[in-house]
Amino acid sequence: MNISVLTLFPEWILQGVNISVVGRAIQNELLTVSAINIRDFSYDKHKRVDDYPYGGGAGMVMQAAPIYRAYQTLMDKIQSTKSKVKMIYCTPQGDPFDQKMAEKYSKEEELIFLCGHYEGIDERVLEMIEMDWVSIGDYVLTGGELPALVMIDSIARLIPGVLHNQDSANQESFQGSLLEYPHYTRPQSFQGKTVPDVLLSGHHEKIENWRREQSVLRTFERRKRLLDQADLSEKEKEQIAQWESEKGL
Ligand code: 6GU
Repeated sequence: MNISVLTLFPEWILQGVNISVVGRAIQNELLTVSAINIRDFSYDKHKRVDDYPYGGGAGMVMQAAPIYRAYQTLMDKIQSTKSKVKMIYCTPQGDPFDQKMAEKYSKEEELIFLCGHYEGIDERVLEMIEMDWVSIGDYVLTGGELPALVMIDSIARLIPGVLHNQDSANQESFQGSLLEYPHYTRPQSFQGKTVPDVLLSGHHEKIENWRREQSVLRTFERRKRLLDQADLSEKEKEQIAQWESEKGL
């Protein structure tokens, strides 16, 4: 997969992706990440990319032209390779990003992220470019770079070969809409707190059952709404009904 990020802060993106699992994926050529500086596409002699908002008000607005030129230049390059392209606009006005979207995007060949800054981007360029508008949550950030890095991380780990143990991509939290079970490693006793006996039993089926039950219980206790989309057995549904009646729900 090739990821391109249109941004005013290319070094922010590059520093963010060259670390840990995503950094290794890039080194292993499973992924490329390039950051394109929108400022390079300003025709202004001072390389300006923003201006005052028509109608007045606080803050500056990113101009349409440099973004559109950066986009066009990138698209010309990508389309000569005949790959299909998906573009994502990082904005708090977008659809909430979730694991399903990460899975969908991980199957793309070419992804482009557009990161805004200041108060926003001239609406006309947003109308001209076909993009998915995506948000990473209901809070205000200074720009789209951290959201782009968040999404790149969650997408990259789903690309085959990126995780050493591809199982862990499948088993982790949210796969099947359940939170992950608790983990333990040595020592067996830490400040008097011991590891659950079942994990020391060597009995694989019992361990699997315990972990599954813990996943369902955690999801019930912490993120009840996720259970609506989870794949649950009849026995698990009964168990949940019992927990609910115990809690007087
Ligand atoms: Cl995706 N972008 C920006 N700029 N701010 C955000 C966001 C995205 N998600 C939450 N806040």
